[in-house]
Amino acid sequence: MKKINILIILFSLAFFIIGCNDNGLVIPDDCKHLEIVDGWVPIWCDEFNEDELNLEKWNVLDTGWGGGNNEAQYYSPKNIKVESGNLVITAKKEDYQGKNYTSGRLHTQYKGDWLYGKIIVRAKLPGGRGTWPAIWMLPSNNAYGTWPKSGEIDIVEYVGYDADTLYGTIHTEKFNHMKGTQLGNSLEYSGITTDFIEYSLIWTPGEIELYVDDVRLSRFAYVPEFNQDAEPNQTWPFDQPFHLILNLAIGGNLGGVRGIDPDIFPVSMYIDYVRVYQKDYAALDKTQPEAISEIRVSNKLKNMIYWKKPLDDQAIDYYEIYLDGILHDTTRLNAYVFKKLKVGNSYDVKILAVDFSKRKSPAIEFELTYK
Ligand SMILES: [Ca+2]
Ligand SMILES: [Ca+2]
Repeated sequence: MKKINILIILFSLAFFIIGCNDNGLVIPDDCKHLEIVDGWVPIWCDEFNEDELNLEKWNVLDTGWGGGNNEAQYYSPKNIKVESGNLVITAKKEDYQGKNYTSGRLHTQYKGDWLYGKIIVRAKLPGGRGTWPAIWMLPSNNAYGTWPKSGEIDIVEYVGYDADTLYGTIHTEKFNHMKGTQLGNSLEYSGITTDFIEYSLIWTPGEIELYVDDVRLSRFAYVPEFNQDAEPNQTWPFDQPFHLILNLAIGGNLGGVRGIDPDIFPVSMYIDYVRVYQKDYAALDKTQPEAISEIRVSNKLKNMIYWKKPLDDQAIDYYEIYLDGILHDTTRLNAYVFKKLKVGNSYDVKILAVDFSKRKSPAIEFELTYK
């Protein structure tokens, strides 16, 4: 009898330890060599150690369409290979399908889609006038509509004619390059075409940071106070899953500004690895969020309110918005626009913050007259 009890206790303990140990995030077998650092758990990776590209992780393009940027290349699968531990994307000068150049582009959509996380891509970029390599992300589901409404994150872009400059940029409906309002930074850096460099994204709720090795290239955050003229997701659509894209464009609106030097080809972009980490906010979370505060009404957009992001020991997942005691909507951003209510009516509004472990903050109540 005693033995059985001990067995049951041991079994329960083992279950308890296993249940807590993986924190809900699973480390895939082929990423087990990567360490958990500062709570960042490896959840997806490709070290390119196999003989060919793993098509369970990547989609390879076969198209002459360059994404609306007037690029000169045809993207062909034959320009992508895995060799000596690297993914190699090679651009060639050759006539193919009506284009004068071929190159490669691949992405992880529906095979690797992530909301928040840390992505590290170690790469050596090609140089030469006309090259335009990029490591970037697009939304997987276009939750807010087609480009640029659902956003774009350019972790790094490089144009060969500007030899030592890297660019990190985000595009949204309010801020995009078609309007000349995209948000970004550039960084002078040496060794771009000769050395392997780690290009990283750290994406947390309401904030995006880009790094080149340990140097911060850009930081973006959603600040409703400065964006009272736009619906929250027009400014910040980065609360939905995105996927990773690697490509080497030739020419085009950015890469071809100073033409294409035909004598540089072939040129290759080398990627040593792609590593994706996430934090298990739910498992790490210990305490409820503080209440929201400093509720303001937009001075530009009707019926838009915003508030100060409350403190939490991990992070706020979303806010619940109640009208007259009934759950009306949720939002991941600390701003909200009321719609389709009765003009002139007053409502009892209640807002509370919910963290990733579903712990709720105390609610804040106030009266709102709909305009
Ligand atoms: Ca490698
Ligand atoms: Ca918490």
